[in-house]
Amino acid sequence: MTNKIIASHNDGLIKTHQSDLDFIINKLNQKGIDSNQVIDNLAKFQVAIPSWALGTGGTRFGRFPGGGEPGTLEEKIKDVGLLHQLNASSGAISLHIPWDIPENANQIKSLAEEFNLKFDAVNSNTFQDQADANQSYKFGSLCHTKAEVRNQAIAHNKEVIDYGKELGSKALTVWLADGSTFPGQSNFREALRRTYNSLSDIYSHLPEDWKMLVEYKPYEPNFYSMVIPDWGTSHLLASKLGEKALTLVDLGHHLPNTNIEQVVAILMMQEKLGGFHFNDSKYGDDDLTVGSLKPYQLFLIFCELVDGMNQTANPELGWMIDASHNVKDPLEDLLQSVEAILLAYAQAQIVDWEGLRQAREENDVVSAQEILQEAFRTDVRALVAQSRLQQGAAIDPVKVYRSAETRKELINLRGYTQSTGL
Ligand code: PSV
Ligand code: MN
Repeated sequence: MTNKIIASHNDGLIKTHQSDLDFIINKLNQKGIDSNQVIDNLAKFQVAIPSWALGTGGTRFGRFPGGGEPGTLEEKIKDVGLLHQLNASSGAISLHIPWDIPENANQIKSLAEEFNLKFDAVNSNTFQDQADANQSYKFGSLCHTKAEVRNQAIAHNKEVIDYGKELGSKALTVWLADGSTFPGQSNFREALRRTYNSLSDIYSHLPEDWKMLVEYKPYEPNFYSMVIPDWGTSHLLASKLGEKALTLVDLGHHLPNTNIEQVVAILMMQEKLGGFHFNDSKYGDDDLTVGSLKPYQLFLIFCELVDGMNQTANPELGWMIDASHNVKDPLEDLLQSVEAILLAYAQAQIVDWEGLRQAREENDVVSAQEILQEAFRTDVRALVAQSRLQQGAAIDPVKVYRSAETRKELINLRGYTQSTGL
């Protein structure tokens, strides 16, 4: 995609955009809110793209690739580079090992630099067996009863850290599909103890300025128990492991109706929230487009994040999308997800925080609700578009992507490929 294409697209939309922007700036001005501050914060907000979201997946019953999917790490970087060029908010890629092992780290690093991309957290994978593996994860990895299997999984995680170090990553994300399928199969206490010991071995390999992000998830299809089923267990492990270990919240990793915003608030109060995997879901870990089903919940989560970032000493957070695409063009979907995240972030920033504090103090429930809904019902799309425009990106990224026939171009270039990564 050339910058010229983006610029001429912007020219076509600038008039409507400007009048939308004037309207919202005026509205916020009347409330004493500085729109420029919101726009600046939006510009700084970068959401990492996981390498596995660039291709189709996400179904237990087969994949339906639409073509032009990236087949190599270089192509994955190029795809994220394209997203970043369009929205100026996807400035990092998160790699999944063993699929994204850099053969020449320096070359990969300079390619990423060309696209202005950083390397976000590296992700290990011990939830499936690789062809050349000596030990099997059929009965778990870091929790396994046999030391040989645990050691293989520990060594893999250490190797992932080493790859990440070469590229400039600063975090390891650990997600475990360890658990049991039937009652009686596993000793809950021992499985957790072994997992802690394995994690602590991996932790000892972390460089000084790295973090270990521990994900949790309540179930997998066919599971009776997970070793790290919830945020409490993740928090317990992270607390015991040390300062560099933190809990990672993946929006899809909760039972339906869990109050995720409250989880966020408590973890931040404890200074133990490490990062976020954004997606949306109806029933389980659906990995759907962020904000496509529950935008109000996303907004409430962002309210806690914004408030927590202002009011607690929680360490800086890592932001990432964790999605899977089956019926959409993955790149279009990622553009939609980033947009939804930025909208929720913008809305959370325009909440009347002082008014809310007072309403809470007075137990004025109606006012508290009004204040939150006032922000949620404000159309902040022009602020998000303006932050893109100011950085030379597109007013409407999906529109440019489509009008430039980007997918067709990728298919011409790569053929009917299917990406790797999960
Ligand atoms: C599986 O649920 C999963 O999507 C986790 O959320 C991890 O973040 C990801 O795979 C990659 O390991
Ligand atoms: Mn995740």
